[in-house]
Amino acid sequence: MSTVGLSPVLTEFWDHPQSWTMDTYLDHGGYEGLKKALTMDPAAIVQEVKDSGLRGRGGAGFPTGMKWGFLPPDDGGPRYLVVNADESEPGTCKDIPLMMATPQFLIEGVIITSFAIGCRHAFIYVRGEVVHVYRRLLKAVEEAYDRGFLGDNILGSGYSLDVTVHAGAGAYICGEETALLDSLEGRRGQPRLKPPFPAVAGLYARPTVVNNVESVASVPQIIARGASWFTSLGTEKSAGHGLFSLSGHVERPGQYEAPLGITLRELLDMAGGIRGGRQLKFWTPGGSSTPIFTADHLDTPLDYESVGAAGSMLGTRALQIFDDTTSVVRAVTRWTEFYAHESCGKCTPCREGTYWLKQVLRRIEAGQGTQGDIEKLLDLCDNILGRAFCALGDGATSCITSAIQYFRDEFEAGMHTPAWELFPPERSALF
Ligand code: L3W
Repeated sequence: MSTVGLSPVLTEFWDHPQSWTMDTYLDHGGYEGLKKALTMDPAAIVQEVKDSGLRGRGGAGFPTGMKWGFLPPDDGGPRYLVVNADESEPGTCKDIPLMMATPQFLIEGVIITSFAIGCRHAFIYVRGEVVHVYRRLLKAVEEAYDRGFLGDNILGSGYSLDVTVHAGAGAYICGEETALLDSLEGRRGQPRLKPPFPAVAGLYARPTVVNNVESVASVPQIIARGASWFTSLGTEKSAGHGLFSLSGHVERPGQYEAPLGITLRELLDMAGGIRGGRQLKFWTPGGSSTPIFTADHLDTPLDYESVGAAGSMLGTRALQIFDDTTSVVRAVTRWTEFYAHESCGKCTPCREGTYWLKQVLRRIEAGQGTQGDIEKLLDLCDNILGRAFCALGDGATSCITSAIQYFRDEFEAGMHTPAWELFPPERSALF
């Protein structure tokens, strides 16, 4: 973990040998945000988060305070907060370390958010495979109950909240917010038609806020330090700081906390550069579902607007770095195999399309591509993009269309030469 141009906030005491305990959290100013929040009017908390400019850290970048504001007026019935902790996209690896290192940031954020939106029962939906995270969260919730931060009459405020940590069964689709809600209700996780958005009809058809782990974990400091502190970080439209996850061919992969708007060049300086002093070939700015970038984008500010203007998405700030020994065809084929495997099967474009994309890519990878295969890939992508039921389909096309845009010659070489001959495995570190 490192920080760039910022006093660490979320990662401040990750190096502490007992960073995850309540005592360590309290020693570092933990729960000051909650104490302040409980003296505020809930509507003022929503306004503070709106003013902070915090945007959803789960990929879409939707303004968090605005999402909270979408909840209909209180009708006396239940309303829910559901934390999306189903992190599982290739390259995306920030929420799991955050929950392991400092789970109380999330728990405090859950309590403040729930108080702000009038929720009495919050859920944290964590990916089933990460049993260690599930256990850590259970322990963290238990500690919060023991100290009076959860349960009845929190800190004597009259406000009560229960938190349930739920482990999913391990499916990428359950990171899609409505599939997550179906799964939480005990059904097979498949996306629902939107609208209605969860804010109107979510868990058990009640008003529900679904927020990413890092978004919720950012709330305590926004309340404790004020919206203007948060807007002083980052850029005008992409406020604040966040975790940038560097993986792949870098000297020091890991989590780098930095203001939004930092560039990959600056992050690489912190991370010791490309492994072995080699050249950067391509990278993802926001996980495998965002169009790839090349060395030409080293100085693109990593904020929502700049990355979008350059043709990709900031997504989850999962920066997967590939050096010049890597076959882009192999990387894209591996990602596509992931999407084909994880497609939930509900809609035809994604279910059938990802299968055929995988078939065509595999033969190009094997040097057995046929004339017209590149056009076939582009046509398949065109028939998925915007036509699939949820974002998984769209996301599956991004790496393919962008890789063809930047490295078409490598796909053409797949008509006669296998990728493993062009990029022999003994020279290519990743595959
Ligand atoms: C009420 C309206 N609510 C929008 C809410 C909506 C949701 C949020 C954003 O996809 C992306 C995806 C992945 N009234 C509303 C409204 N909302 N209009 O705002 O919605 P949306 O549809 O733009 O995005 P999404 O479905 O949340 C998320 C990308 O993130 N991604 C994902 C990475 C990794 C994982 C993982 O590991 N599990 O998901 C990376 O880029 O491709 O495009 O809450 O309800 N009028």
